[in-house]
Amino acid sequence: MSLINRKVLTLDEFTIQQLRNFPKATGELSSLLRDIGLAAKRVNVEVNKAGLVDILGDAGSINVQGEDVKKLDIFANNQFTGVLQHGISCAGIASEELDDFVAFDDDVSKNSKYICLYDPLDGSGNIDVNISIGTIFSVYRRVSEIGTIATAADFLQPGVKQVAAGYIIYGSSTMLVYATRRGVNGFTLDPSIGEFCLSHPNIQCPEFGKIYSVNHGNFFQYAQGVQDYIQTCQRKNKTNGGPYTQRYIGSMVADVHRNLLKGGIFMYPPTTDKPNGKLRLLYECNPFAFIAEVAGGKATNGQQRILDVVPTELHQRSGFFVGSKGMMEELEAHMK
Ligand code: P6P
Repeated sequence: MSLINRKVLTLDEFTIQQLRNFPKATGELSSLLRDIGLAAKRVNVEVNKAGLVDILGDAGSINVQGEDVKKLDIFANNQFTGVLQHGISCAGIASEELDDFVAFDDDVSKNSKYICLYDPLDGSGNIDVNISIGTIFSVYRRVSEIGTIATAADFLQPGVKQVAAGYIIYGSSTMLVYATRRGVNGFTLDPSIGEFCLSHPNIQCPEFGKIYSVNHGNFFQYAQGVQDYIQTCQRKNKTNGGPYTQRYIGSMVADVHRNLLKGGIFMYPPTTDKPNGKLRLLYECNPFAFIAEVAGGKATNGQQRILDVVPTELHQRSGFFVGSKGMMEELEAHMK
């Protein structure tokens, strides 16, 4: 069949199609995802020319358009906050870049039923060496009364309450991947038409993989069970196909995206230096845990299912283990 006739399904068409499965749906979630896609396209433009910033004017200077050239993570934060504040679906946001949550106080926002948390540009330290980076987002139905201003309780819900979660990876191609309870779907940006197009429908994480991702530099700071599991990954083993391959990019979105598609396990364990781990529960661990579970994988903090953790602080950190179900169960056997 000629490729020309292939039906390209854009993100907007897909989310509207999904609406048909929920007769009572108001379309607010579709609209929120469209807003996120718009901000992602704008961030993508800046990320792709990041290497040229020195020519166009370094962060903190004035560029040719006479605008302040901002650090990219601040720029990204402003893009996501702006589209959500001016959209019709979000009552407030929390961001890795902002100390506290922001409750939008205009009437349209106060009457919206969702709130959103995000890390607008995770791994931004990798930009100047041209390594893939990403945006991670998490969507909840607010618990406070619609029509009022969003409250802290809206943002401190356990991950199991997420309505949707996803990420954008600004890599060799730019992809938006999001999950609802119905499934995980990936959309690749087609720059020629400026649309995210469905390229990875119904992503399933393979039950086993041969990739393990961890920062070996911290090995002697990890708990004994983690050290034992890592050494199992390095040994020949006819039953689980060991030794595995170690792949660690130092950019969580890139590492977890690869493992989601190919199978594998990503670990950022607590260390003696960081006994609560490094990654943030609300807008790094929870979204990826939700996506992993919908795709058939698992995610824990080393003691319990990540999605069951009841948050107490917006920026609290957590140990994080996520990936293929079979590999996570191997890890858990070592940590008992
Ligand atoms: P380390 C990037 O700073 C980040 O938050 C994640 O994207 C990445 O997986 C992790 O930190 C890397 O941390 O300590 O191994 O350099």
